[in-house]
Amino acid sequence: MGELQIWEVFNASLMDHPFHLHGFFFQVIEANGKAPEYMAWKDTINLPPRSKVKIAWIPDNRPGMWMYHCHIIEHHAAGMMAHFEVIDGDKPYDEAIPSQAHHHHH
Ligand SMILES: [Cu+2]
Repeated sequence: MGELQIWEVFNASLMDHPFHLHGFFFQVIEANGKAPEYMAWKDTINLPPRSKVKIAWIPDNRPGMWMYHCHIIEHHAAGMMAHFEVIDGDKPYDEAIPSQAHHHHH
């Protein structure tokens, strides 16, 4: 929580994949090695084949399990998704994630 995240997202395939970060907004700070023409808050960015973006975002005060996934539902269903944990770094690990905090919105 509260720690700047810089993630590199790379599409190694030969088709588009719209990357969706669930429940948070990010800014694209680099696309294929170049600064974007403008900055904007997004929760989804399309990655064309063989493209790479760098995104920046900050997990706010909502610890728990979150996810990112491809926004094409068939890809998501086929496994193009992953979970990650937002933890309160000021607490011991077993207290940092409330056990009921599973955020599965669709
Ligand atoms: Cu996809």
